Amino acid sequence: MDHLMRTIKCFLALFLILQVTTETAVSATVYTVGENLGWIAPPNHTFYSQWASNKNFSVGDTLVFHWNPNHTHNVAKVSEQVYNSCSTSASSNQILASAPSYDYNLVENGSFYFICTVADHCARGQKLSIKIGEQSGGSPTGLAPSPNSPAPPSSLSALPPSLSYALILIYFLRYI
Ligand SMILES: *[C@@H]1O[C@H](CO)[C@@H](O)[C@H](O)[C@H]1NC(C)=O
Ligand SMILES: *[C@@H]1O[C@H](CO)[C@@H](O)[C@H](O)[C@H]1NC(C)=O
Ligand SMILES: *[C@@H]1O[C@H](CO)[C@@H](O)[C@H](O)[C@H]1NC(C)=O
Ligand SMILES: *[C@@H]1O[C@H](CO)[C@@H](O)[C@H](O)[C@H]1NC(C)=O
Ligand SMILES: [Cu+2]
Repeated sequence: MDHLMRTIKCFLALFLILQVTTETAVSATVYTVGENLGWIAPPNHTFYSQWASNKNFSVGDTLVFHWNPNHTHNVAKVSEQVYNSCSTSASSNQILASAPSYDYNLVENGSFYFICTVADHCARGQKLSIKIGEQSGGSPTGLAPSPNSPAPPSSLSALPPSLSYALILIYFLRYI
């Protein structure tokens, strides 16, 4: 009897894990920044804002920055201020990559700013700003960049819904 219960629990757990994996795979989107042109000093200043404007980014998605390895670019995560001013030497700029392909995983809601700090590329329009999660009417919701604040603690509410269910179910199954 005990053995049968354990087998049933095992199958249930496996089923739930599969369900969670499928859900995650379906909801995650991989975006290639700039599509075929990639991450370059673009043909015009609005190229990357146009690229981002019809996208609905959400937590779990990935941005892929790639460029011709013969060309010199980088991906720097910067503040909104630096994004606007293209202060390529600002000490707060975090150079994330200088190799020609870089995946940035969108793990939280908020506004995120990227530029290329090479030469005058940013001033020529090689900069990207994206917003994740809805911020109605553009009103500030405490999401101003604060590089020193620690990552928020993970909690059940940050997990996909079915993963939360799975954890709760597994918890209760222990007491059958
Ligand atoms: C900017 O360049 C892109 C790619 O060539 C083009 O699709 C887009 O229409 C241009 N935007 C403006 C405002 O010229
Ligand atoms: C964007 O995606 C979110 C989450 O997937 C969804 O709730 C929202 O309705 C979408 N908004 C638009 C404008 O498509
Ligand atoms: C990089 O440069 C080399 C040598 O000039 C050339 O053969 C190659 O096609 C270039 N690669 C790309 C992706 O343009
Ligand atoms: C991100 O924002 C969306 C829409 O406002 C919300 O549905 C979602 O729960 C948020 N995700 C996280 C991880 O905060
Ligand atoms: Cu560049």
